Amino acid sequence: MKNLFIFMKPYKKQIILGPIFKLLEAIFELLIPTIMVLITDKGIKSGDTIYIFKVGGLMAFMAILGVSASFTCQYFASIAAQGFGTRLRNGLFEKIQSFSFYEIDEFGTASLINRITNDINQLQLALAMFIRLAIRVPFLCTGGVIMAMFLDLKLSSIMLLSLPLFLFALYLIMSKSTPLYGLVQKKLDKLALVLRENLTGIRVIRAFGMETYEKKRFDNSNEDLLNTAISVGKIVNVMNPVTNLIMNASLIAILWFGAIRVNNGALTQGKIIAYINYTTLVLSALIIVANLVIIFTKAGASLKRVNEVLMTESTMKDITNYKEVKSENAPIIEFDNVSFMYKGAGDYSLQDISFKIKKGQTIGIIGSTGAGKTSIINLIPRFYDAVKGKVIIKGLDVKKYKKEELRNMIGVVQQKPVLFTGTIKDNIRWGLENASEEQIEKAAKIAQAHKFIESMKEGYDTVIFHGGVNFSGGQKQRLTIARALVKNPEILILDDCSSALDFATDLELRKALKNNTKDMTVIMVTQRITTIKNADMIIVLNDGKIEGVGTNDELMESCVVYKEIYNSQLQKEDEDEKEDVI
Ligand code: TTP
Ligand code: MG
Repeated sequence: MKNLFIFMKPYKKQIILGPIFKLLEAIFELLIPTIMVLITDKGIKSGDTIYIFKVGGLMAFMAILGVSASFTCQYFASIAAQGFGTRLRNGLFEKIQSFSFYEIDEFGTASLINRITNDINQLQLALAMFIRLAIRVPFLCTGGVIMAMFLDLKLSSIMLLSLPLFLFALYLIMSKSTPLYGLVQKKLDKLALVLRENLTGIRVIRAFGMETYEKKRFDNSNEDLLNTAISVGKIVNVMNPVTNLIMNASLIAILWFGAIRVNNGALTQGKIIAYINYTTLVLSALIIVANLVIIFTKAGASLKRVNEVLMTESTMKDITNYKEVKSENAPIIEFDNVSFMYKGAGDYSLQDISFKIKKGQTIGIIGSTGAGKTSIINLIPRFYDAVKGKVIIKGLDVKKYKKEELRNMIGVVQQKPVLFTGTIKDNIRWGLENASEEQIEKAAKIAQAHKFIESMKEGYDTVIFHGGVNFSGGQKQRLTIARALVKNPEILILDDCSSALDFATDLELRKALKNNTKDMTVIMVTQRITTIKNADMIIVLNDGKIEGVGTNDELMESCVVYKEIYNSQLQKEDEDEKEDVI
């Protein structure tokens, strides 16, 4: 909760003044029935028209003041609630940005999206309601009861009796519905997940003709949400009929006993009208309380979810007492007995990995799918932390670097190319904010992207649509390579990023990389022997373990797994050649 106050702080004025204005309105509202007594008992009885107009005018004046106070409060409530929501969304977004992949994996993207939108909306609504009603309603209730007691103490016992009844009903309903609201939000997360998967994978779904299956999955998830929402609805919707029942039963009792007291002459006609007005005021305020309780219970569930994000500290904190002790002579990258497991996975994805890479070397990492290649390179820019052992860059543990400094040294081209909405130029500039046109073009040339970019009508200003859908797989790969190259990083990591390129382009790419990355340490992850055959060092991975480290020739001598991969691919190439001849 303390977390949330920080986001409300700039709106202190509105949050304090808003309820005060609403209180003013409530005071006028409370006074009006008593003034009515004056009109009925004094004005109407004695037929004093001037008196009626005078008091009536006063009532109208008070009504105008009341409405203006109410407007002011509404205005403050909107500013505070919208402002608070915006700040909280920004805060949450910033927090999520600080998360490592661990935390993001744990919450799940769909849930994070829901928390930053839906849950914050609930909190925003709750704050607006708080400003508008939280002070006014209790004031109207107690004020109404007191005013009614002044009018007729005996009759007030009916009202006082109905209150505990009402509170008891409220308690019952709340205690049953509160746990269900958290569940509704969870089901909403599930639905968002299904929807997200469906929309991002729509092409695959169409290709496999899985529309019916997907529709069923969505229907199930939707129905699940519906059922939970209905069970909450069933409980909560008892609230209004019950409060109405209590209210109307009290009114009947008051009219019944009131009429007897009027007949006895113990109560005037004006007073009974005012009395009924107060009872309605108090009981309708209680109905508002009931609705407020629903809003606050919902907000409570959302508050918990938002707080969970705010309270989660990234497992990868930036060090504060930063001292540069890296050494240029040490190996540029060293894995010292590293083991790694993804959160929730039962098994290690990497085990006892040790190797050293010297500055300027070209390294190949090869292994079958699922061998752990991507996992290894994820540890270098500290996307994840090793569970055991150390990842050392220039003699310094990656955990001792400032994340920004570490990542500035490294250019990563990920296995799945991700581009953002904007022009080609904008996307390449992600690598280097103020890259000149020449630098961009040079990077694109090395990445073998220049030709196809040039052939487009808009060239480097061609707009990339959401998710890069207007580019082919190979084109996207080359654009992401250019993006990493423009940064001119010390370490360049290419994760299987020529997989969608034809052999000729792949060859051109490797040649260009070789000629233009002399001082760069390049790590190429691949499944193709030809890509890394000439590398200075090749790391062979199998099932999360290192099978061999060395040059092509060394590995052909000593590493069975490498030899198998080599032979299987070489044989295939021979066969391909034969087919070509035929
Ligand atoms: P990867 O490191 O992704 O394997 P890879 O890169 O060698 O495979 P590919 O050639 O297909 O790209 O995966 C190693 C193991 O870790 C695998 O069992 C899946 C698991 N894993 C996770 O559990 N979570 C993750 O986020 C990733 C990337 C992998
Ligand atoms: Mg991979």
